[in-house]
Amino acid sequence: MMKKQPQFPNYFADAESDYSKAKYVIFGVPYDKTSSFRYGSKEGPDSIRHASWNFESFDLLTKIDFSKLPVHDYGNIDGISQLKPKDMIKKVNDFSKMVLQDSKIPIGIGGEHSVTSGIIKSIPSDTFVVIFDAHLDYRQSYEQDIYNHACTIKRISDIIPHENIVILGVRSAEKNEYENAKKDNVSFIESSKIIKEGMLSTIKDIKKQIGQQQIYLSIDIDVIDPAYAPGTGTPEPFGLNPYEICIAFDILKDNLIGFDVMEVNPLFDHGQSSMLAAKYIRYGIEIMK
Ligand SMILES: [Mn+2]
Repeated sequence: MMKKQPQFPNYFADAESDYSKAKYVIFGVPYDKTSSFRYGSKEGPDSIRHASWNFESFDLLTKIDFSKLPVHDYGNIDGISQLKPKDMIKKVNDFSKMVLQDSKIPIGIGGEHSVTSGIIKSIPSDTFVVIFDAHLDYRQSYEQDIYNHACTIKRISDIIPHENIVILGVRSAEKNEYENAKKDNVSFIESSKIIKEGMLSTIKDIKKQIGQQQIYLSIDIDVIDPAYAPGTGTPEPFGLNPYEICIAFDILKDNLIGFDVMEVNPLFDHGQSSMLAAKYIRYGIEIMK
């Protein structure tokens, strides 16, 4: 008989701070209603929390003990999974507005990528937004819904001016979508270019362009090669290497006002995508402190 797996608390490991004392607020958005290829990302937040208990509280990468940092895990936003995308976005927006008004840093875990537009609506509109995504997601509408996750970056660009957005690691787009993004001067860097030229020089160039502006970072886990992160809704070959995201964190950390990790779908792997997402959350918080 197989031994029963040990149980762990249902919050992010070592996030022991109360909301009132916390500087970082982790919150989950278990939502996958518009997923176009396969559902399951609503299981992402809890799966990432579970994976987080794998790690030592001391992180050899940063030499920081995560349990000493003022991190609160709010849990999942309630009553969200059956909402229409528009109402989900509103609820996420209200929540992250509260976090920002309380001078705390929102750390979102998804859930599908459309969740990110709700967070972006709550940040100052002169914030620079750096997005990691295999997909351009620049459709005006998809399946009769302008809030479909295939339209995420288009929706973000309704809020944030094009010159303040960059998408990294792109390797999939429909022809029209690609041409519209080109026409609108949306700045995106394909994964092939990053692989050839290296993340460090790519992200340093972007940082130069950003200057001292505040930065919001959104990570769609599908930007990582499916060999490392197969647990996602729409996997796409020829992706980034997991550590490359840490390099981006290193260069952008001083200006970060929040970040998210979206599109983890634990139904399609053996836990490795959730593990990676949990590591990014830890690393991002440790490096910002
Ligand atoms: Mn994507």
